[in-house]
Amino acid sequence: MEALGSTIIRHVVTTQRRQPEAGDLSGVLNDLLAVAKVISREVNKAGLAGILGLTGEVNVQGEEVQKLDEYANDIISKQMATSGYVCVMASEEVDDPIPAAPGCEGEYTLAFDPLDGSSNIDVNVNIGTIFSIHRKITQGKAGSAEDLLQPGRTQVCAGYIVYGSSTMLVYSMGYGVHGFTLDPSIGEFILSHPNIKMPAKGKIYSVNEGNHNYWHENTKRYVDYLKESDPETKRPYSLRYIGSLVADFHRTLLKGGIFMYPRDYKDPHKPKGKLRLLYEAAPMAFLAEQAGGRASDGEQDILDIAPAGLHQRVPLYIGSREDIDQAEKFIKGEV
Ligand code: P6P
Repeated sequence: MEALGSTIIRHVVTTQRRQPEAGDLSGVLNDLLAVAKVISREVNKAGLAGILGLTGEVNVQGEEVQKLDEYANDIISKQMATSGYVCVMASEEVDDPIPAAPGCEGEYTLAFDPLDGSSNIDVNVNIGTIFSIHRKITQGKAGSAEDLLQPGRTQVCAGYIVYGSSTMLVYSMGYGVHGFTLDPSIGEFILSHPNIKMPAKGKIYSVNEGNHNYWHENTKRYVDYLKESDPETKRPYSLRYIGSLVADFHRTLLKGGIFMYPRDYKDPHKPKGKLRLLYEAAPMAFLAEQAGGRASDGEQDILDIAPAGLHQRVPLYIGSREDIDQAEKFIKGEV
């Protein structure tokens, strides 16, 4: 009889013991992972439960809201508001900061995308929940936007849950990146991918080529470069694009290469591309750097950007260190 292996809570408590400055994250993660299991259950039976499709509403992003989006947002925000560990939250689905329940204010903030890639729900493609945790920095019990608008480099924990052929949690507390697979028969996340390291250079690029005519010239030059034939630099790269950030990043984390959502001219309201800094780019950038990779907006590290707003968008180039270094040189016009 084999041992069960390391559960996520054992991993978090062990890390906390070794690194007391990590604080009491086990409380935050315990509640967050409980609702992740519920979302996993609902995603896996969505086709039967009549919660596929649209609500008929449009969110702060101007995107149509899927019923599962709304479900995931509600269950996460309500559970975490009463956890006693979180003082304020930001959600992709909600315009303004979400306060903790009165008397339940804690020492952490939580920014999350409740169900990223939700346009793929109805076609059974992998989707995911993304989360980013900071320590509260303002005085007093109540949290505020100031507590949420911290640079990604001050995150104390970040990760995602990807709902696919299996449900996986990938997270970091600043001491490496670790993957856990959910055993639904016992409701436990078991360590399956310890110390994930991203290859220094890959041979896959991941971008929505349909936006090519809206890209800036340096973006076009970089993508054209990846498609040229040069065996010495493993070109042409292969194109893989799922259209679900969590799934595209998960592949990039494990196999290397580059995922990008460049700035473009497609939508005057979104000159910096589509992805959001606080609950998409910054948590993924934290994981990428912890795994030996990089994340840039084309000019600077994503983790050094001081957020100006909860739903601020940024261009994103993320993946293997050598690939991001090269992409940055093209985007800056240095090559
Ligand atoms: P496009 C999903 O809606 C999402 O926010 C990310 O998960 C994904 O990377 C991106 O949008 C896909 O956008 O414009 O290529 O369909």
